[in-house]
Amino acid sequence: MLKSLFILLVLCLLTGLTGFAQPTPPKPVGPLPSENQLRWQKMEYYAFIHFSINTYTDMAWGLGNEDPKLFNPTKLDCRQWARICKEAGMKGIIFTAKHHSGFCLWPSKYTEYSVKNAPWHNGKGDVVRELADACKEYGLKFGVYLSPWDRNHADYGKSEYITYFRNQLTELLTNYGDIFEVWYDGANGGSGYYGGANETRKIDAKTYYDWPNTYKLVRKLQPNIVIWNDGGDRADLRWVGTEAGYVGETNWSLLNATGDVPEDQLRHGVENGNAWVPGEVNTSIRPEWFYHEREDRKVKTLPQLMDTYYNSIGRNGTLLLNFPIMPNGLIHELDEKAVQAFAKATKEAFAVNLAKTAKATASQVRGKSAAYGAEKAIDSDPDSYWATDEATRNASLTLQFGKPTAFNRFLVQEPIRLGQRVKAFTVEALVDGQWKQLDKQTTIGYKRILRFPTVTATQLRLTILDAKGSPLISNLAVYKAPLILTPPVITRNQAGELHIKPGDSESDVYYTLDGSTPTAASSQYTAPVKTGAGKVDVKAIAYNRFTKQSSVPSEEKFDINRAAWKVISTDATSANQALDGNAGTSWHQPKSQAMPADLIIDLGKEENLAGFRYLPAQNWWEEASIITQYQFAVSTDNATWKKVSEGEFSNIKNSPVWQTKSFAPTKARYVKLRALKNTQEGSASAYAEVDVITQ
Ligand code: FUL
Repeated sequence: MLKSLFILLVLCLLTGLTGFAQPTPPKPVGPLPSENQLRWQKMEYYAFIHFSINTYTDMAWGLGNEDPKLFNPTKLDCRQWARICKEAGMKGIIFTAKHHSGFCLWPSKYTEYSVKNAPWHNGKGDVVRELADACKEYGLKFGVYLSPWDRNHADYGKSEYITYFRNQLTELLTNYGDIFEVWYDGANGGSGYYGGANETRKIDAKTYYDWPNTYKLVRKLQPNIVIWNDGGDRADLRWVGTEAGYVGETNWSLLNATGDVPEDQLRHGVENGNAWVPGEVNTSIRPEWFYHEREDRKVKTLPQLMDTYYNSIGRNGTLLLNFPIMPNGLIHELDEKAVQAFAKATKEAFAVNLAKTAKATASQVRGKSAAYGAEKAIDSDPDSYWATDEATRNASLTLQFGKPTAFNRFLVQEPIRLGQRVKAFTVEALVDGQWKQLDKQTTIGYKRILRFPTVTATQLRLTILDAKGSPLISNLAVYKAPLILTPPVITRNQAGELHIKPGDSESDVYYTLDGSTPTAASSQYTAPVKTGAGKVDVKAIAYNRFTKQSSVPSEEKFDINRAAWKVISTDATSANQALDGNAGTSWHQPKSQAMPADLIIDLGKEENLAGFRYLPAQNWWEEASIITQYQFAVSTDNATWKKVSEGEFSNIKNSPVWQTKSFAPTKARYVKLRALKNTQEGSASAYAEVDVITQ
């Protein structure tokens, strides 16, 4: 009798006939993501590929007048690109079908400025087709970058161009299978070839492109697509305001649908924004987007790539990582190695989820129902979640490990289908019976990953301090990631002293000055090292003497010593900040100096010059003005000047990295860098560093 009563009770519990109704599901907290945005967010990591006519002219932006005959890759192999991306764990590839030069990498019916007129495959080639096919073969999604700014097209600036643009878009969105994302870069430097007019054309990016109708066309042709647009109307995805590879720690996937978006909002989103516009972190594996041989030693190191990972995917963003294609049509082997090491390291970091074997409990569970219990945050089902009662705004979830457990990474996810909610949270560890706060943060969103020094604890507690609705957590994970040593940072001051800074406090630094790879048997860095007058190639490693681990080497090649240099065009004391070897300090031209403004340097003696370098002020928050158009002249006597280079620093605003310009070798003692235009239209230009390249 008792036994059958017990069975009945169990059956009642299982079938929910006990009279306790299931709690209602949590109310969504809008705005909510679309199905396309949800699918896109889950991709997390995918590739950008930059390849165009300017790959052959060593430029960041083509001018629009480059001869299509230059485009002649001898080894082009889109399967190599796709294989590398697939092996790296990426989920798709976005390709520069047309960059600002206007050169089309597919044989568009609507222009002659394309692969049709290139020697490659006798004008019968189609890079977009080859890549779309390779993506299919490797199970990758495919996306296209179609630059709205077209420096080649005669009609750019007129309404006819919009028809041209839409015709090209239609070709790309109908002939190459499913397209997961389309990229409309807002960059526009004004000047161009424009069918031979060679002039500057200004457009109003807000109205000229008539985005609403273009978006309609896009969605009709590719209903599953997401649209990226950093100018004009808000679309599905937003730029994060930098190309340096990070989004803000606070990162709402919300924005206001209309109006200008200040940089700060691009970086952090808007807590009470009225549209779901999540951030995509786009960055290149090298300093620039297109291939430049001089950057072969500037491929991002593993620690840099790991930082990028944590600062993008780990902050509720996706990561769009760029490979520049070499003139021969392949990805460089150093880039391949870097991305493989990156894939291996992320795999190792997240190999063992220590939360899987923990016991989860919560301060509160929605309607006390097992359907919303704490364990839903550690089961393997991404669609189930721990939920609290509707009116709750703070609650905590605890993991008990059963034994002291060492960890240094914490991963947490919200079920964003129901909106992004969490505004503030802490993570604590129970160490020797005491709760110790590991971190206090703001937003979570689709995924948040926190890094902290390894801690050994028996419990971990996530406390939601505040939220826009009842907090919901779909996943919690805990890991112990292997230590990766950060390579040292090498600088040389104006006096010619090398300073080598370790990436952490536990490592020693070893270095070489002859280009060889340092080991723990090389010279140990203990104090600044004096260098001679000539060029020097410095390589350094961080070495941990306890674990016997070394970092990858960092390398800096310095040209002639600048000890005898003097800025003579202005107050030398402050202007010397442009020569001090410290990228963190900058000199600003006095406000009174109208454009064009000159920076004249006396090199102390005659040198054989073959180029110069300019690093703009790095402090974006200071709104420093960056030179975009320059002239460079040299002189032997500071009286007669010879102009040796003039042009633009393309894309320097979005990506304020070192700009390198070469010219025919010439002897001179004085150099003059003239700012013709800058990002703040005529205000004082700022210089972090200026250097020369000698023969
Ligand atoms: C920028 C462009 O101007 C660059 O050339 C590059 O394509 C990058 C992804 O976007 O704004």
